[in-house]
Amino acid sequence: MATPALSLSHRHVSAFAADVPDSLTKSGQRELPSKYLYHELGSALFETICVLPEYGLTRADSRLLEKYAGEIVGRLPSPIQVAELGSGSGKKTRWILEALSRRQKTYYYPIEISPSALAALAKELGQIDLVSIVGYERPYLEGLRAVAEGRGEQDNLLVLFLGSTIGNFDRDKGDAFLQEMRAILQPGDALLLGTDLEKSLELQLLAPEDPAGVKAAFNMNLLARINRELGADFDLSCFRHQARWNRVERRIEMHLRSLQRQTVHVPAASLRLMLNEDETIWTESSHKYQAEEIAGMAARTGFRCEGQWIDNEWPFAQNLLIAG
Ligand code: AVI
Repeated sequence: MATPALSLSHRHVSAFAADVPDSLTKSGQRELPSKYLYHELGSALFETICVLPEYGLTRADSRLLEKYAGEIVGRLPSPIQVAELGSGSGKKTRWILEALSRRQKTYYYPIEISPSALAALAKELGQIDLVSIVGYERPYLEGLRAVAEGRGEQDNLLVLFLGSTIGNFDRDKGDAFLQEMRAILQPGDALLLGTDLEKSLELQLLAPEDPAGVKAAFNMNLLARINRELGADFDLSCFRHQARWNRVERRIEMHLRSLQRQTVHVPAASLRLMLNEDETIWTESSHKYQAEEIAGMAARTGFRCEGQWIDNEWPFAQNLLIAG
């Protein structure tokens, strides 16, 4: 008898059940993979973070696209189709799609593992003349491979990787990711890469904390998700959200700090976890960059940096990389 194909959501649940115990039992620093912060509720909390007064990143990203979309599009080969990794709500993407639609009919391929985010996106961007949307509910590179395989012979590709999501990878893993992306692309294809830049310590440290506690809710919700989906018994009142600036690695780290010595059970992963008081679970890193280092990053990964636009309110750069 043929084995039935696993649905995408089943694949996710079993990957989650496997990744949670692996990362929680790492020797030294316990961890949880940051990608699991972004499920339905987590993504909604992240959208709220994006409008917090203390979090200027998303507004800077949008401002640059609003102001320079025409200039960016003017530097792209033609005809070109657009793929976006982790499209979110699509509000920022509108500027690029509208600028492109003034010169050609455009296919837009958002690649996103969250079906609700894809549905929201179709609503947000579905009305732009001469733009057709085809969503891919896949992990980033798997989706990009599918888009690249289906492209027309004459078509170039523009990949959007906005919002400084690259900063959520460790630096060497970020390079490896860009190299893998480059291997899928053809010479002349483009990547618009958003990178959050290093800023004053004051701004840097304000961003990860907010008085209303939205970031804390975003971080703590990962434990709530493990409780819901894997039957764990994390008591959220025994943890505290913590953000740290790591000066050596130039990154903000999010941690969940255990307020007391405690034992947690994760039945779906057959795991019993003993946490000491003040021990932390590291849930995410947000690396920051110097504007000048992006050209080097491009060169190491098979691209050249064709243009860079920097916001003058919140240090953030849009970088246009061309596959060599
Ligand atoms: C998605 N990513 C670029 C955000 C960041 O700033 O690293 C995620 C985030 N984590 C906490 N606040 C926002």
